Amino acid sequence: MKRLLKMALAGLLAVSLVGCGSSTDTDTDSETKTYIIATDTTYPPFEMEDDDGNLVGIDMDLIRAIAEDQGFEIEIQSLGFDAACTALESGEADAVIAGMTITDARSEKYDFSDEYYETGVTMGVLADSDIDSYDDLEGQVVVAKTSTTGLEFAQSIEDEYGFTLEVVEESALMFEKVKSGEAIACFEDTPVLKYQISIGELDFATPCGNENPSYYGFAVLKGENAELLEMFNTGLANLKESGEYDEILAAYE
Ligand code: ASN
Repeated sequence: MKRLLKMALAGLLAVSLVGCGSSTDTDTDSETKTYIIATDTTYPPFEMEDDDGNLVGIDMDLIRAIAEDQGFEIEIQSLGFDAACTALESGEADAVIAGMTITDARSEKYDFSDEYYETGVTMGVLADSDIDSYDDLEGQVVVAKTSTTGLEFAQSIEDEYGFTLEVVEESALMFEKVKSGEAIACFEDTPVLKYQISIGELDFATPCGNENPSYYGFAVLKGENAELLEMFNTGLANLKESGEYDEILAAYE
């Protein structure tokens, strides 16, 4: 009998714990909406796993802080950049935050938030590479990641400098190709390369400087989720004002 009582109590406790887990800290939150946010896989310092397997990074910290500030819930899906865009376009995700550059072409399909980070594209080569200008790429294999502005830039100079372009799905794979010598150079976003060089993750050099200076934005499908976009912008402004935005950035310097 005692055992039965214990089991019933344990059951009650479990139900009440589930109840706590699915709500936030107020009583009136039964309406709290959960948005599905798609992101890239490993893309430091914007999205990456820490030692305990938690998703961290500037994008992750920002979207969580904005959701908290604006009172909505998020479910983050780490899909890869191209897959994140596909999920957005098919309605499987409500938004993308993925170190995603605001471009004119993308603005035809997506509505972007206010800019939240400065970026651009840079050529990365091994630190001891002889490549120090685009001219040196002639006859070589160069790698870039599918659907990115890095790929777009590489394509824009491919004929002029006579290199062969290989396209891969993930930044990590792109870097591996350069490390192994399968490719002589890669084109990636400047802050991504600079960060990984600065923490010693990549023994790379960036001899050619920043191309196409631009900004990252949070994207929703054009004409959809205006409410989410507005909450992002308001939350971002609040974080900037409170100093939390600077704190998040400083954590990844
Ligand atoms: N930085 C890329 C772009 O905007 C996206 C990414 O690789 N996560 O094209």
